[in-house]
Amino acid sequence: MTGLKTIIAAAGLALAGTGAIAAPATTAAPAAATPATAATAPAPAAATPADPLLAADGTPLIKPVQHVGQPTDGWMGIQTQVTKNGETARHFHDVWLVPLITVISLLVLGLLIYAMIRFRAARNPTPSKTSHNTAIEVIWTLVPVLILVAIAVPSIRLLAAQFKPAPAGAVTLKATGNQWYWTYEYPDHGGVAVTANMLKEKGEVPAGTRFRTDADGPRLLAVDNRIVLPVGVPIRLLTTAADVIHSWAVPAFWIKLDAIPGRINETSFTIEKPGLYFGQCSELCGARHAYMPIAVEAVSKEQFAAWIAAKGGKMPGAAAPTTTAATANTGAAAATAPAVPGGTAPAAEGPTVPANGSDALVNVTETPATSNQAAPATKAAFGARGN
Ligand SMILES: [Cu+2]
Repeated sequence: MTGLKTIIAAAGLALAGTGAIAAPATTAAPAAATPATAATAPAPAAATPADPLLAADGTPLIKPVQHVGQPTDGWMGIQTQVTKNGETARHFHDVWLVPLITVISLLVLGLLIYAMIRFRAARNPTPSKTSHNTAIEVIWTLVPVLILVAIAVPSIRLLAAQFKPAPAGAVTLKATGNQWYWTYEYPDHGGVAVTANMLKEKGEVPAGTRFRTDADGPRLLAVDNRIVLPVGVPIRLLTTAADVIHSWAVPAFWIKLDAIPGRINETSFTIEKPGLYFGQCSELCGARHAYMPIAVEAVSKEQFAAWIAAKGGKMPGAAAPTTTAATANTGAAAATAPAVPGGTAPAAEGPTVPANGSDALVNVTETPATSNQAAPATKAAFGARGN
């Protein structure tokens, strides 16, 4: 009996020992956020590579490009589209609908002018008593019906295509609308989460707080943490909201999907060109509705995998991020973007930037101090200020 107890006790100790050894590995990422721990435990700190899409000083490497993914002064028509559905819709609008309604409008206007001049009282003192003409009535009923049917066929086809479920292997992005910022999750990639707040202008923030620069994007569209999606891979977009109805809309993707509390809406799209694309909340959601922009970086699959690794996540089917896997994922990018030690980026004059090296980790939600807008706790204060 004593022997049995000894064996059980030994087994228990062995298990406890395993746990104690495993613990530092699983908590390595958060531990790296504090400089002291990072200094004493350099090995875990190296496990998460630097964000491949940020420069060492935290500025984004992908810069906004005029006419692409953002509004342009004096531009007529729809933004350049980078998804198949978007291009189909743009073509349908520009090549078919606009010419068609132009011809119809001019035809009706011409008929009106002709009737006003040709049949005016001075020119036509004795009006015709004709009450109906069967042939003309059939024509002016049938022709509009045929035109509407001709428009309906591609319209409904496009509508169906927009709500086609994403195929297997799609990258899932869950966007949650909050008053007044967006939070994102990548549930298939280790639960990587990002909180995106609008960057305010230099004069609108207290000294030392990060503000918008031209590298971030246009005024009212730039955000502190951009989300990243791969090019050429179907994206499954899920939207919901934490408080009131919002709408996740990026014009260049031809995407506008309501985000409704208590519901999850779904659509899918595939980005075909790398770049930086901006959007905005498109459902009137309160005082700061106009100040919850969206910024998406579309990058290669390799860069996306490196970014996911930098955020502490993992690609589906890949092994859990270890030092070896992470290094393999980032490759040259990690080598050229040295990790920022500790929790602070170099404080150059100008904007303060979020820590982005080895410590910009699993959950960006945890760093509200770098945001102009804030995590829910400070939301009320911002609401009271009304700016
Ligand atoms: Cu909103």
